[in-house]
Amino acid sequence: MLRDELNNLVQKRNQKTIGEADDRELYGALLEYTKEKLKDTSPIQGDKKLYYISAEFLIGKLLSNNLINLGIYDETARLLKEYGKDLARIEEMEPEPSLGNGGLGRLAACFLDSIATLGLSGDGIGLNYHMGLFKQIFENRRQKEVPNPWIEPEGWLCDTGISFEVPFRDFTLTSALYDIDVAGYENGKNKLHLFDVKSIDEGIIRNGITFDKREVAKNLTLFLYPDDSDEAGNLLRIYQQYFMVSNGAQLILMECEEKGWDLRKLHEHVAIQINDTHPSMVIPELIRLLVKKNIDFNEAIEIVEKTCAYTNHTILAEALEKWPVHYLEQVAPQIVPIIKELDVRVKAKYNNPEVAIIDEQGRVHMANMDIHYGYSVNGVAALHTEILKNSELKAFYDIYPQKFNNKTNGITFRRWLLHCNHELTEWIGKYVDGFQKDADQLQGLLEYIDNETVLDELLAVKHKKKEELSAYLKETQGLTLDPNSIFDIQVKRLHEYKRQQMNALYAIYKYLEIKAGRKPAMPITMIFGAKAAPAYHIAKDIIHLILCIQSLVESDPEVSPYLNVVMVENYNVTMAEHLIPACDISEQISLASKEASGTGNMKFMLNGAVTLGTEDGANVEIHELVGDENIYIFGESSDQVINHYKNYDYRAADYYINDGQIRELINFIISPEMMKIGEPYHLLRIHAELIQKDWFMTLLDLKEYIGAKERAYADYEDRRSWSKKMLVNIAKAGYFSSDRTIAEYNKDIWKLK
Ligand code: 26V
Repeated sequence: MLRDELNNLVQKRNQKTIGEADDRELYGALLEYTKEKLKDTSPIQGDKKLYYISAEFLIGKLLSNNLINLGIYDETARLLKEYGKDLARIEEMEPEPSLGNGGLGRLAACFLDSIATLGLSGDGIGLNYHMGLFKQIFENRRQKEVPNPWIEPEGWLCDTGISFEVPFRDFTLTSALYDIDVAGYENGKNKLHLFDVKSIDEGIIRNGITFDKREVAKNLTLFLYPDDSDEAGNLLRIYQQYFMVSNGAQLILMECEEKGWDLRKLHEHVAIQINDTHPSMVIPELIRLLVKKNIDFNEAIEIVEKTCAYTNHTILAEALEKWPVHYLEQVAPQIVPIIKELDVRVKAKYNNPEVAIIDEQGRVHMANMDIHYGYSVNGVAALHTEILKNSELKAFYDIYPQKFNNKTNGITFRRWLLHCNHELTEWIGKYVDGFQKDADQLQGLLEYIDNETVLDELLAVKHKKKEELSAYLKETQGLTLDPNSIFDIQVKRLHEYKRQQMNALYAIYKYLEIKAGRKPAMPITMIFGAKAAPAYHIAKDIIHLILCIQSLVESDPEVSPYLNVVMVENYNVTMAEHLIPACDISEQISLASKEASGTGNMKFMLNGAVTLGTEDGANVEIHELVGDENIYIFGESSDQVINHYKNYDYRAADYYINDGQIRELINFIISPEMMKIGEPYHLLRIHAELIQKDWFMTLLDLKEYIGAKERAYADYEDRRSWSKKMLVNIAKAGYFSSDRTIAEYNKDIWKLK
């Protein structure tokens, strides 16, 4: 079947046989073939449907994932192999849609996979950013942003022909809806709806990622989160958000009416999950649209209250959106009276400025609106939800204890095991059954904890993945890695709270140790990958610092045999799929209380890496599951950190002045050898930042971090005991399947079936 169909397709498309076609031609044929199969897959139906609205869906490449979920991956790979073709190579032809920043967007993608896999009726709603997030390139050891076009004439997007009118103050825009099929693992399909604007014009992009932010009709869906460091950038974000939710709300109501559902009973048929505050305007917009359909204003509010649920993904105050009312008035004045009325009702009921929607400075607190006018509020890891309840959102928890619940994040094992690590999947399959659909089965591996053959096989799998990563990075980025060294990896968005700078200070520590003749027993490879927001100057300085250390180490023959520091360019989902299976030590070192959950931590664990981390986010749950023996925990607790903020008693300068070792490491940043390699302005700025401000407390945990890392490296030498740690981590990772997370969302919040 497959052989004939694919041969015919290649013949029709390229007048060639499979054997004659090149990888690009084969990719085209496989894309067409898979899209046909998706068409034949039955849509998931039910009498209640979820809409997951999110400004980001970081879906990654889709070919392999779709082949896996359709149950035809192995057959396809085998067939191609017969013709001397490599499916992994063919996959590389696919451009990666970069529709997300990091964890939040990738979580949305994992959720869509699990929703369909569990057979739940649930679609995603988002925007079709033509350039996605920027592509990162390094020039003179600094990040430069360039556009990242990913839409090709042939791709996964299907033009639905559906469009809506979205009214703004000064004009009305017409949308165009593109859908991407989302196949569940051996189950039916749902959809990801991506709205685009008909009048888009890629021609207005100037140099790098700059464009005229005021030409909204032409730019609305060009980029994900354009630079919001100025007013035009902020307004553009509001245009994007309102465009997304107005289209989404119109689509939802249209689908309900098509199914003959009574809009007055919307909540019996629809659940809307608001992914962080970017889609929060869906609340006033839905009210507005229901009123237009002749539903009484009070009733419309009640309907929306019973339909919308909100997920909080961050406790960083600066990341909680607060839009000035006059901005909203400039963009979408029709929803402003509704927001004001919602606020009046809140103020009449609660005499507490902390829970107001509109504050004294006239700013709309989007999360506050979600909490008052939604029926559920959830955090994304146990610790995070506790912090929301007990401190960040305490005033709300006091009013609405029944709304608050925790949903610890998860990851789809289809992508983060079956797709990215065939060897490990095969190894697991030799010892346990059914883990593809029931992740808890992984625990069965624990039976083999003393089986030397099984453990040796596991070490061999890891080594193979390290060799593969080395070959991949050589080919794609010209980097040289030694697969016999320890692979210590920190990949995630660049943010001070994630403390890449602390890891960089460790690299300096190790460099100086080696220079002083104290050589590590095993060579170490430290791998970084991170994009920094274009206007986040300190984050960009940290990238510069890491790239300078990379050059310093590389060019020093005394050090390079023992230490290698590399920062991969343009870290994205595809790069993660190569890095994660090859990792020995997973760096999860955020300042306790700041990382809501983390999901990379789960991906690394599942692939047999051991975590080096703080008691933060989901690390806490990983620690509980694997036990003290199988994780390296260090640093002050979230309670201690919260107290430092409360008491203003953390002073980086005290650490710098009082501790000679810390002073030596910090000062090395502006040493002659570093200043020769890097740009003094940037090195001086990050040096000063770490001493004078250090808002995210790098120096607080630095010494303990160095100690914990040294312990982990020393333990790594005992390969037998290390392989047991690896096995326990894999065996206990089942809890972090997004199938479990989604089952909980459904049971507690959506109640679809
Ligand atoms: C947003 C912004 C916006 C502007 C200023 C700086 C800033 C810093 C952080 C953010 C975070 C946005 C929300 C987010 O991505 N949260 C991530 O969500 C993941 C999925 O729940 C979770 O695993 C991560 O811990 C959390 O950071």
